[in-house]
Amino acid sequence: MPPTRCGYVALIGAPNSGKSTLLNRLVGRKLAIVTPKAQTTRNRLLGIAIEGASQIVFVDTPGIFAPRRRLDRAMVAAAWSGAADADEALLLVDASRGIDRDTRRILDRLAGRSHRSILALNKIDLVPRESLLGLTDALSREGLFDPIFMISGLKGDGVEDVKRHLAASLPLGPWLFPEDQLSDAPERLIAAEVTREQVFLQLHDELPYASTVETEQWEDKADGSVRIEQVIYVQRPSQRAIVLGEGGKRIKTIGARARAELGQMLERRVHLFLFVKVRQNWIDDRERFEALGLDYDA
Ligand SMILES: Nc1nc2c(ncn2[C@@H]2O[C@H](COP(=O)(O)OP(=O)(O)OP(=O)(O)O)[C@@H](O)[C@H]2O)c(=O)[nH]1
Ligand SMILES: [Mg+2]
Repeated sequence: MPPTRCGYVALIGAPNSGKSTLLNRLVGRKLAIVTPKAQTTRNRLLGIAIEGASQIVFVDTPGIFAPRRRLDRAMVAAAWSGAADADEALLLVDASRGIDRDTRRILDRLAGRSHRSILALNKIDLVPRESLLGLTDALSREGLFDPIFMISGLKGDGVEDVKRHLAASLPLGPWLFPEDQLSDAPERLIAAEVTREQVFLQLHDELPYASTVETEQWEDKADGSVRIEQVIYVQRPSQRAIVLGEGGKRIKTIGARARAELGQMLERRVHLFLFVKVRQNWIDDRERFEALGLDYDA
């Protein structure tokens, strides 16, 4: 038997660069929510993978951007502290966007790190090969990365190479988590995230950013099913009206899709009850930050 290795690898990058998609692919299971909208992920989430004798603890993080609101600041702080605490930082760059302003800021900050980071040029399925080479060149000239991978987290290209590289290079040591553990996230939190994913997918403009979801009740039933009550907090009565939709149609669809998704993830029957509450200041509310696991004072 080869000696065991174990370590933390933080997935960092601009919003929408594909971190959560890659985390799910690496772990082989959906743990993190994914949407086409930026700033979907609000806090760190562990996804644990085993490759040979190595246990790789991936840390999904919120996208890094110039924060304005308190919530944004806490999200970006969570991302950087995820990177600081990890053995390796793996930067994702969306190949179809190139080095945009957010990625530029990240590169400038990575330059202050004492050892090199890993680069994954992601979404290569969207870009012709010729233009990839120019971008890879530009990024490699930064002198911050070793090695550089070209991947598609969505399709899977190159992902096994990343895993194999990490499995061989993480520190020697015992595994930190039981073999069958996939994440550190409590089921209540994952359940709230699944509903938030539907809020992001089904609502538009400011609404996804004006909402947060919390699981308030969780009851395991004797028949093996689970009864879950959740609250969607919004900031204004007009937003509540939109989330409910005409005759309650919108909230019904949000609930139906979230319930189906949750049923698959938990592998049991789910009874989901959603309530929409107006809490004008949830975005400045310490309790709401704590429910998200974020640092209010970041
Ligand atoms: N074509 C393509 N799309 C991808 C790839 N990886 C992710 N996406 C898409 O990019 C969008 C954002 O993906 P996420 O995984 O949510 O990105 P993220 O970096 O976690 O985003 P935040 O949590 O907002 O920072 C989604 O629509 C994904 O389906 C890829 O390799 N190829
Ligand atoms: Mg994400």
